[in-house]
Amino acid sequence: MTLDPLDGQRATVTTTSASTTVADLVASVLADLGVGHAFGVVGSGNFAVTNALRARGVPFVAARHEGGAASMADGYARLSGRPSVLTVHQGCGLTNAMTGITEAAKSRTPVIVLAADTAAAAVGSNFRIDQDALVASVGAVAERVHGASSAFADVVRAYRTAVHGRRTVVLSLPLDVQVATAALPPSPVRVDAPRPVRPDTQAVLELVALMEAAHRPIFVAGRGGRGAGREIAALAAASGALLATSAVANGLFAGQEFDLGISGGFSSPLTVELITGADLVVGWGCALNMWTMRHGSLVATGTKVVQVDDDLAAIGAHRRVDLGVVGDCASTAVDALDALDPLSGTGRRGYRTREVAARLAEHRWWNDTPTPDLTGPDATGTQRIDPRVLTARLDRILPTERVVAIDSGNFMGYPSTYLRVPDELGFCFTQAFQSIGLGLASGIGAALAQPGRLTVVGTGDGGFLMGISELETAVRLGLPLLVVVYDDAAYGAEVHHFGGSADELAPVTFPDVDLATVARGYGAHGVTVRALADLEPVRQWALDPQGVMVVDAKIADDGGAWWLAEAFRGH
Ligand SMILES: Cc1ncc(C[n+]2csc(CCOP(=O)(O)OP(=O)(O)O)c2C)c(N)n1
Ligand SMILES: [Mg+2]
Repeated sequence: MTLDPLDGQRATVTTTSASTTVADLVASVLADLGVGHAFGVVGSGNFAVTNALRARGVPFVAARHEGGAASMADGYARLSGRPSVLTVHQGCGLTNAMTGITEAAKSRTPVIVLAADTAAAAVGSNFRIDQDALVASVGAVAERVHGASSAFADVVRAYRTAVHGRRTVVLSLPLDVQVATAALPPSPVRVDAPRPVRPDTQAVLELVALMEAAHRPIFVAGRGGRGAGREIAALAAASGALLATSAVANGLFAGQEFDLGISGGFSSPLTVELITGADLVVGWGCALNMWTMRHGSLVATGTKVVQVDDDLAAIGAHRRVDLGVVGDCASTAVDALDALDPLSGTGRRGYRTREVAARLAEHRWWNDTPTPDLTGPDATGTQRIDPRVLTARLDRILPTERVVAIDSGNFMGYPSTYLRVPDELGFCFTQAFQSIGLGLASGIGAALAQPGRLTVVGTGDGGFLMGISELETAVRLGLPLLVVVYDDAAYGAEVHHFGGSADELAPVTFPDVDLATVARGYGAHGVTVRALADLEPVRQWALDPQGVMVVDAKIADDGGAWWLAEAFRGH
């Protein structure tokens, strides 16, 4: 292996059968621990470690921008349940990845970032930055491989923090350390997962007492409730509670008779009415933040609020709660079900009345009646299609076995509400940093995590053009991917938020771009949609999706998304 002369000494690596290089050791330990896909952009500093991962059977996707690679790693880990790896070049490779790393860190996605770093002695290197300080500033965990003797422990520590501590960890690999000779690690490497946090018995009894006293309980599950859907739903059935999720946990209770879908800005009118009517709200691994609770307006005065979370710091972090239960969601639901009074349990209907069942059966979602709810008149004109009408039709022509990945912007309510998802592994919602431009790449990661499904990326024209370099990656991988661009030739969120004169809006409005032609240039299928009839090629393609299809939907102005004004209240 040779190194960039500015970054450390040139070195030739020789290993004996009982030894290897540190770069190789890092890769072999991570491969042994069972990391899923790796993503990255390869330069001299991460060339060896990336190829060592590949040599050990960890599939690697070469992205076109480190930001894209970071979002792919994020999307993959969210929807596969396995930790992912991101590998980047020292300095500029890491800075390019920072927005995606920040989103992952704020979402507590277990991504292990292998970031090459300049040798400590290379003080004049162009690539030199304080990587640890940069990483810590966005809430990711800065770790490093300190030397050959500590390398094994350093990698295991990073893995445990990422996977068991649910953090995004950046493991810096100084170039001189990477090429040092290290003893072969033990194989196979085993790291036991910690046991789930069992809740305190008294706290469970208090939760059960509140449930038994409630007439109209609602359970809202968040990210921490994912994986515990069965246990939470069983308790809900026994206690007469309705079920809902935060946006990130969308799909967790899909198919349940008393599922209300997303709680918050994307809620249907019936969901809002039923949540507001609750007398007990129990959050399961859910922050109950301003988005999920619509700035608290979904919780009526006098309604009791309980939060169950295995992280003490999460309890009460966003709102006042009457009871906090520190415990793993599945364990807490099981313990509460055991403690529920069997007599009160048998005949207990709670909020699951015949009337509620009938109303849900008749019209639960925005899009479960022949004509979808539009919250206003159809804005379709001769040249532009109403985004709600477009999305409602897509929901009908696309296979139900799907993954929906959402970029950020005014448009995002349309795919989040009108496109139904089959389960908790069908939705990739990267909004913890509210950055635009992450949707396409996180959708690629999601597609790799769920290869049997069609992935649908919903994005604005602004976010799409910001992240477009990964269209080449998607085409190269041959993924079955539909990219729906809600094209208003504007940063619509800003237009609707600020309003103002044409001159004031000049920085946020743009000339029309023929994105279908652009997409074809990348090797994707491209279709321009101005009316429902233009969706025919998409319907045909969706019968047996091959490769990437980009829909450039020239959308009409529906006056700004209904949830956006709500969202801006929080800023
Ligand atoms: C990286 C980043 N830069 C700027 C913003 C501010 N911002 C929020 S929404 C938005 C416009 C997005 O435009 P587009 O993707 O076309 O979606 P639209 O709002 O038009 O539906 C911008 C610039 C942001 N959230 N993230
Ligand atoms: Mg736009």
